[in-house]
Amino acid sequence: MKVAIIFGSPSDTPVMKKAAQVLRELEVEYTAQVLSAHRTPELLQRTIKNLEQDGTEVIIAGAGLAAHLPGLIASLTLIPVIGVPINSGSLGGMDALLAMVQMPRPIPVAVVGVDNGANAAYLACQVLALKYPGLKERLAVFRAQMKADLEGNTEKVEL
Ligand code: RP5
Repeated sequence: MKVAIIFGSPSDTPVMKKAAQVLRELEVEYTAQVLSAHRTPELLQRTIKNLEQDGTEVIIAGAGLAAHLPGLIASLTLIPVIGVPINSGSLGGMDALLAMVQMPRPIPVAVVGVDNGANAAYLACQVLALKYPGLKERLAVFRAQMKADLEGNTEKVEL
């Protein structure tokens, strides 16, 4: 059960840390690496081949601006790719969001909200839970706990 987190620049680290934290909480093994589609394209290609041989089952790819990283990765492998659009500039992440969500067929990228690294990890876990019953159980416990916490905290508030 392995996830690879890849992101385009060290400046993306705070957003991608949120994905790593969720994976740790749900006990999913992951690797994390900075690789750029336009700065290190050959290394990116070699790394994707290595991840395939290594048994990686989902890739989370974060990038900002033109954000071609997740689409390029998706073109290199059949491993499902979840893109995290990152707000790295004046367009507030809309540039990255559209670059990922508008991938032309037949090379899809599943996309979460801008800067939502955590949701990328939850989605990766749900994909993996189809195959790993232990992870499915941990997700179910997490959801039940979340609901119980909220339902136990619904007193009327002063506004
Ligand atoms: C993208 O360009 C990266 O994913 C990052 O979000 C953005 C800016 O990168 P830096 O100039 O901060 O390295 O490739």
